Order: sequence, then C-alpha cells, then structure tokens
Amino acid sequence: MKKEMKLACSFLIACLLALCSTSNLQAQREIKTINSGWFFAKGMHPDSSRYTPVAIPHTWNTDAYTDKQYYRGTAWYRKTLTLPSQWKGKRIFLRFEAVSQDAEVFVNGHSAGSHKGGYTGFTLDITSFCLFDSPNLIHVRADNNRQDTPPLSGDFTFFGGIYRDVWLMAVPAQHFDLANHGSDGIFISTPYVSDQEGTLLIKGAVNNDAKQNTEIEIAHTCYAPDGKAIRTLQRKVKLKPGETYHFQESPAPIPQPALWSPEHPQLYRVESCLYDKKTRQLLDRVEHNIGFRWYHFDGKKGFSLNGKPYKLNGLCRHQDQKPVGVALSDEAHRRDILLMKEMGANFLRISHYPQDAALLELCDKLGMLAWEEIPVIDIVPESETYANTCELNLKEMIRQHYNHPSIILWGYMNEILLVTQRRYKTQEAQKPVLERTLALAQRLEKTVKEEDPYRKSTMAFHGSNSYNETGLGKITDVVGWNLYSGWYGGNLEGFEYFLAEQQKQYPDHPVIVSEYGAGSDKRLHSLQPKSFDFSIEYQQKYLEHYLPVISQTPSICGGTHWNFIDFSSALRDESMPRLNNKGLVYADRTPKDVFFYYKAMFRKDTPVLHIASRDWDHRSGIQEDAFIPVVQPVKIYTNQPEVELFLQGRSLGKKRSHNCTVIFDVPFQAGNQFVRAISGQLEDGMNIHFTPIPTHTAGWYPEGLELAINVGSNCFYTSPQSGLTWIPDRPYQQGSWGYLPDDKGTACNQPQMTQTEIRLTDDGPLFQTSRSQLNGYRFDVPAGTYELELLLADIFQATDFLPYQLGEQGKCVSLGNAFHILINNRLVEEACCPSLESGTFHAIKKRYLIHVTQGEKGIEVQLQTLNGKNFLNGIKLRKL
Ligand code: GCB
Ligand code: CA
Repeated sequence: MKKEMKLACSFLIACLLALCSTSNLQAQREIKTINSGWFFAKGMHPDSSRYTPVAIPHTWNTDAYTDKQYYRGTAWYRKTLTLPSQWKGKRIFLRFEAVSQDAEVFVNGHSAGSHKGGYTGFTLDITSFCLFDSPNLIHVRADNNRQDTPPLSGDFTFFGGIYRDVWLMAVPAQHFDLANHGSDGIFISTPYVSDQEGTLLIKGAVNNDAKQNTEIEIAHTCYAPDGKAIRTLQRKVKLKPGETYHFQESPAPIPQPALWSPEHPQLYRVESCLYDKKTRQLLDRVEHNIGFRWYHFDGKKGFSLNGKPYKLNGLCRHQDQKPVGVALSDEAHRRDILLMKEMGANFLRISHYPQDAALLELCDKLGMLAWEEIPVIDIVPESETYANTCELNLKEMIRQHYNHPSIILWGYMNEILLVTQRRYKTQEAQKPVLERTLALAQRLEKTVKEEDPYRKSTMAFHGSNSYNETGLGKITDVVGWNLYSGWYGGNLEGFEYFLAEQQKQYPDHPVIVSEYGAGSDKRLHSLQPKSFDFSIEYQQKYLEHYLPVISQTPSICGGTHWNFIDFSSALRDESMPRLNNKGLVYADRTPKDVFFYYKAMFRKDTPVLHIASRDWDHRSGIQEDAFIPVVQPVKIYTNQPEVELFLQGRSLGKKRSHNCTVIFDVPFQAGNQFVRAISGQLEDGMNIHFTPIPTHTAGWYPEGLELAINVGSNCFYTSPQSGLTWIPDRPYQQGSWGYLPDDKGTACNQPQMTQTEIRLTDDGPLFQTSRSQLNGYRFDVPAGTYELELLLADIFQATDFLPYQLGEQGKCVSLGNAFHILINNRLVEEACCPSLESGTFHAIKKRYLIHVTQGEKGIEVQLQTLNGKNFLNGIKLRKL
C-alpha cells in the first residue's frame, strides 16, 4: 500500500514537473501512438482487396497454436494518416517499436525506409513525403520468412506482424538526434560508482534540420530520487543548416549516491532540454531514469552488487501469450515483471531477443537486473548479410536500451554449436562453420565493447565442452550454461557434476546457469515421476534438485530458469503440441505450484506457505479395501521452519521443512477433502477431490465407476473435457485387473512412449504411452453388461501406411503392426492394423458391449500378433 502511494506521488510530481518545464507545448516534441485504423492483408501485393481491419499490436500468426506450418511470408499493413496543419514546418517521424521480421515503410507510395530484424525498433524521418492538405497513405510490408535475418532457427515461433506500438512524432527543426539506430539520441552512463560517489557521463547529439544557422542551448538537469535538482549543465551551441552536433557532458560527481538495486531501485532522473537561445523557447525535451550501481562477476566468488555478494535469482522470459501470440499490450508485459517480483526474482534473462520497452521500464522502477540478447541461435549461416544484420541488431539493442540501470549484461549467441554439431558430423565439415562462428563472435564482442564499455558481455552454451575447445568460451566476460541433465538426457546429478568439472578446468570463467527446466502438463501427475513424463511432479523434483545447487554454490553467479511462461513453439510436439511447457506459470500466467517453491526459496522478506496441489486438485488412487483410505503425499512449499497439516479438520501432525518443502502422507477418502496447512499466523487451505479406484473388482463393481487405465504410463491423466482421470496401469493380479504379460516375459514390461503429436484427439498424452507385446488385459468382474473401450495409436511405425500396400485379401499382413483382438475368446477385430486404419500417431477408440454371464470369470482382452507387435494405449471399463 505504502509503496503504491509513493509511486502515485512520484508520478504526480513527475507530471507537475513536466508541466512546469513546458513553456510552450506547441513548440516542442509531440508524440502519440497510431495503433488504430490499420488494415492488414497477407500476400505479396499491396493492392490486395482483402484487407481487414486490425489493431496494433498485431500478429498474423495465431495459427502457430494449431499449425506447425504457420504462415511465414509477406504481408501488408495500410493506414491513412491526417496530419494537423500546425505540424507544417516540423520534422515528422514514424517510430516502430518492432515489426517482425523485416519491414519496409511507404508513405504516399514512396519508400521511407526499411529495417531488418523483428525485435528492435526503428525510427524513420518521413517529413519529405508528408502531405498536409490531404490524408497520407502509409503502407508497411512485413516479412517473417527471411533467410538472412536472425533468428534462422530456434525453439520458438517467429511471429510476424507489427506487434509493438507505432508512434507518430513531430519535432521542431532542432531536436535530439532521432536518426541513430532507433535510439532517442542520448546515452547516459555511470562510469564510476562507489558508496562515496557516482559519476555521470551524458553523450548525445542534436540535429539542426533548418535551412539557416541557429543558436541553441542544451541543458541537462539531474534530479535525485527525492525529486531535488542536484546538477544542471548548460551549453550554448551554434548550428549550421543540416548539422549534427555531438555533445559529451560529465557533471561533478555526486557524493554518496543513493544506490540502485533490486531491493532498493532508487532512480535518479536526467532531463535533457533544447532551447532556442534567443526566444528561450523549449524546442525538445527527453528524460531518462538512471541508477547508480556497480557490479562484478567473478569465476570463484560469483556475482557481487554494490560491493556485496549477490546471487542472481532469475528466469528467462519469452514474450508471447496464448492465444494472442506476441500481440501483447504494455500492461501484459508489466504484469509479467510484477509477477516475477512477487516470486522474488531479482534477475531476468530477456531471451532470446530484445523485448518491449515497457518491460525494461519496470525492471528499472521495480528492481530487476537484466541480461538482454540478440537472437543468434543454433548455427551461424554462411551469409555476410546475416552477420551484418547481427551487428546492426546488436548496436540497435544497446543504443535503444543503453540508459536502463537494470541491464548488466549484453548477450549475442545462444547454443550456437548445437545445430552445427548435429548437421555436420566430421571435424572437416564442421571446420568452416566453426571458423565463421568464431569470427562472428569476435566481431560482436568487439561491438559490445565499443558500444558500451561499462557493461559485461555473455553468451549461452549448451552442455558441451566444445565451447571451450573451440575458443568460444574465452570470448565473453561471462559464460552462460544451458543445462538439462535429467531432462533431455542424463540424470539430475549430472547437473552439479558438469558445473564442478567446469569450475575445476576453467576457474576464472564467471558462470551463470542461463537455462534449466523441465516440461510439465497439468493433466499429468505421478507418484513415481520420471524424466520426460511431463508430470507436474517431475518438474517439481527437477527444480527442487537444481535450485539448491545454484543457490548453495558460491562460485555460480546465479541461474535463470527456463522459462517463466509456457510459450509458443510451433514446431514442438510433446504432450502439449505447439507449446513449450517448462513455465513456472501457465500461458495465461496462472502460477503453477512450483512458482511457490521459487517464491519460498527467493523471498526472505515475506512468509510463504502454499499447499502445492492446486495443479492436482482432482486426484484418484487405487484402494485396497473399501474401508481403508488411500494414502497419497501432499506437498507444501514454505519458507517457514515447521508446518502442521489438517485433513477434514483433523491434525496430521507437524513436520519440519527441508529445501522449502514439507510432505505429508494424507489418507484420502472419497469426495471433497479439505486440507489446511498452518504455520504460525499463516494458513492455506483447499479442497482436493478424491476418487478411489477399487483394486478388488471380482466380487463387486461399484455403480458408476469408470475404470480408466492409462496403459504403459506411470502417470495419472485427467481429461480436461470430461474431468475423468485415467490411472497408471499395472500387471494383472487375481481378483483384480491389469495387463497380461506375453509368455516370453519381460518385453511387455517396457512401456513405450513417444513425443510425437497424436492426431484426432485432445487427449494426446494418453495415446503417447503404450504397452506392447501383451497377451492382453484382464478384469475380474461380476456378471453383468459392460462397456469396454480400447484406445489405440501406433507410435512404433515411423511412416504412414497407404491402402495400396495391403497384402492378400485386403489385409494388412506384410506391413504395419497388426493383431487380432479377441474378447473372452470371441474375435472382435480381425487383423486390426491401427496404422492402416487411421495412420500412425492417430488416435483410435473402439467400444464394445460385453455381457458377462454367471460362471464366466470376467473380461479378458486377448491380443494375437500377426505382424510386428501388438499394443494397447489405454483401456476403460464401465458397468451398465
Ligand atoms: C534450450 C534453448 C531454448 C529452448 C530450451 C528447451 O537450450 O536455448 O531456446 O527452448 O532449450 O526448452 O529445450
Ligand atoms: Ca497410455
């Protein structure tokens, strides 16, 4: 509350100050968004008749949520623009915060300029093309299928469109330089900062676009965080027509500056004004928030901020949100920073490209250190244009975001050897690629140092020592490691092992764990989570292993979890096709339970207590006996030492926390079970809905029970459409139910899993796991009529089978996995070949009505292999 009041007050003061210093509103800079009134058409031609109205921010790629082949190509935007007559004689600029990927802008049919790169802004002087007596026609051609503009590859969607704000600006003939790489022409640094003093360096340029000589005054005023003006500098300059005047000012050092940090983001403000010397009229005015802080990266001691050891507790962030893609409002960007602050993060890797100005504004104001980078990813192509564009985008990023105190690192490559190594197998084939990669890295490093000697450089590597062997590891100030041991391969301990090896061999390299993460899908839960099962529980296990390693190893500067959000990656399959689901929050920013693990770990200033079952509030479990409750763990994330848990008002005792977690064994009964956690004054409560599944079905089959089994999986799967939970399967036991191993024994015990998308279903994960080479499945159930459903998808065959590959008598005998299906010895499917029937990786459901008579022992499904192997992906039984 207090903080908000303070923010509101300082905003008011800022407004008042702005008003006071405005002697003549008309004379100075006017700036406004022009996000409305645009029309859009896909295709090559600007004269298309198929324009439809759109609002900026806009992307044409919401198809990336459904289609791997999302539209990549050319599209056009069009808008008419009427200019006020009092703007005559002023310079008129269009500023695009981002157009993806390449853009060309036309004003009244004339090309006003073009831009390469979809993540940095550009500003165009359109004065000479403007009309005042009639509306101006603006066209923008955008193209998101460029082969020479970074990124060329990467695990995210290359959304096309004008997806950030468009601004229209009018300034007097004398103004701060607007022709410098999309920047606002003023660059403020703090070359030397200590507790004792802070120095300021203000550089920039002024243009005189008038046809006559002019005398101006350039004035800078520095305000302390309390609003007091503490430094003013004035300089009188004579400008020739067309002249660009460069200035450089260093005010007297500021003693004992109020330091900026994530905990105390104290901002100074520098206001830069241009006056007409004779009339004293204000011509132009720009202001910047700046901060005094110093920092150091050390290979052995880690990171320090303002002279004190400081762990970078961070995350990476992509900029999209399902279902709108990258067409996000400023509010949505700010909401993300607020959420990260709430979680206790103090560091953000702005990955893998520069992001919206709104984000950095809040990093400065609310306190979030930042690494920002350009998208040079996976491999460096053989293209001079590409390399030039990398350098251009790097300069643009640095110049546009130069003044933000939050930024401490500039990055320029991510896992650049990944595709190089995959594509080129021999050393000889790799050689030219490595050479140009190294050359580009050196060139970009030089650019960073020339552009900004006050910040540090970095790149992110994947877990391969080749970065050191090739010399890439030595180029930047800080090394980022993207490590996924225990996810894409290896085990969890591989993480600390790799880091320890690096520390041993390269003790002087300051290291950030620039990525680590595991996918999770709210529909999947497991009591025995395994790597790559996409269960919520494995993601928790993985992060509960990684985060303590990062926080307890002093030599590691910090970590940035991959990724803050579940983000769009159109080419990905896995459990949630088109999304990368490693987020700490869902795509809509609802926190996953693991968000609270981070909060408990990161925040020492506020107590945290969270029952980590919001992602698993509909549970089921196998019940041995109708009168014995089913015991399942319930986890609590907390930064408190001790927690007491209550079930339906009854205490289950107190437990001490370890690694910010407490786990209770909770005896669940059927129905809504209220659990309540208490620690001191804190409490958290929630309902968990529990459905017991009987193990002994031979004597009694409960009314309404849908015995749904996720064959071949260790996971519970809950279908969002029906709410039904499919439980993990198990081998048959007498009087119960389960799979029947084949006579050879072990093969069938190996469940199979695919990451390939399954078509014709919304319940992909259910079909992505299966068990093969079974004798069948058996349910011991009493007499009655049952509905039995089989779920099938051939996840073994690499390719689809076409009907003309049929064998004799139209049966699939020579190709494709094929098997007879019998139920209680009656043939129900002859030569069932799912890959032929629907295609591989397509879901099939078959339902049968079965009457079990007295004396029959239940239901047995028998699978008789004809070709390849038999399999089953799911099975469900219901009594009518
Ligand atoms: C990485 C990449 C990132 C991916 C991530 C993943 O190493 O840098 O772009 O999205 O792994 O989830 O696989
Ligand atoms: Ca399955």
